[in-house]
Amino acid sequence: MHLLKTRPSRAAAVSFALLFGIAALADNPVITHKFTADPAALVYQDTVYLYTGHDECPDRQNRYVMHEWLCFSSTDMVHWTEHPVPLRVSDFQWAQDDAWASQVIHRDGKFYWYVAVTHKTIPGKAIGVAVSDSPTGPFKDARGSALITNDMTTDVSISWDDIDPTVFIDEDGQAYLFWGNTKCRWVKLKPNMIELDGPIHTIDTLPHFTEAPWIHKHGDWYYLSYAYQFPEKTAYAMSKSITGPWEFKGILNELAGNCNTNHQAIIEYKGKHYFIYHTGGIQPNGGSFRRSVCIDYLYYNPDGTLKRVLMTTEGVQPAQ
Ligand code: FUB
Repeated sequence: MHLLKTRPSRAAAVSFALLFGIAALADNPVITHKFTADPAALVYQDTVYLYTGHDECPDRQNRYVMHEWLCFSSTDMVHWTEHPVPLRVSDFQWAQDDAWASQVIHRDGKFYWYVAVTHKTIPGKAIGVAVSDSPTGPFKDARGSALITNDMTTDVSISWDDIDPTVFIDEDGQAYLFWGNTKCRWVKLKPNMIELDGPIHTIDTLPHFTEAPWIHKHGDWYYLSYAYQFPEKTAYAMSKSITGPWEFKGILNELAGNCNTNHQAIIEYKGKHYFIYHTGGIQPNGGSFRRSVCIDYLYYNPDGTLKRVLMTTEGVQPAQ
């Protein structure tokens, strides 16, 4: 385990805060020693696990160079501990490269990590699933083959439409996989979490859907947030049912600073709501292919709609 070092400016701020009784803040981006992208978060036994892609594109080049996913944990949303790399593209024998967006969820004592990668033999992107007994891994390929491949969604001609998995388990125990680029799709999963259980559906009521769906629930409402247009903002829709219909509610987050993608995770932790995203905020050299995870608060209106996120450099205060 690697305890993240605080930057000098942050250490000074913390001393100042302690001296004058002001609560310390997280600072955005929250991870600064590596470029991190496409955050997903899981709350398990009072700890938040943050899973990210790892942007390794050399300076002055503009392409995704992503071979592995990373895992960090925190009990206050401010101090993050890095764990040994728990999953790489090379852990999936059938995958070529490109550790794109992913999400980990927990079921019955096991942790399932859904990932987007490029398939070695079936042209295009694909979705795989890895499994572990621990939220920090190590994870291993749960199937030995992809769960979703590009030839299963032939109504979209691009090769990268099967990316960005997000999984949600409803109160009745039924699990759903959502994903997509240009079209948002969903399918039921079997209780074993590694097989499809029925046909693939498409959601047609999400204007300017680009990618990065994330499902969460608050009260009676289901929320489907997603990357909107390109360059990407985050927008969202709400529904009383996980299977829709989804009603578009508008923009949730503006263009992320210095970055053409915008990829969110939404969690509740210790009574507060968090919007976790990435920007190209680390300078020099941060940008669309060298991104960094940030965290700000998320607020609900009394009718369940979401207030627009205020992206900050100060970040959040320690959760208690
Ligand atoms: O990180 C590669 C891709 O960029 C992700 O899969 C998308 O969501 C976008 O963030």
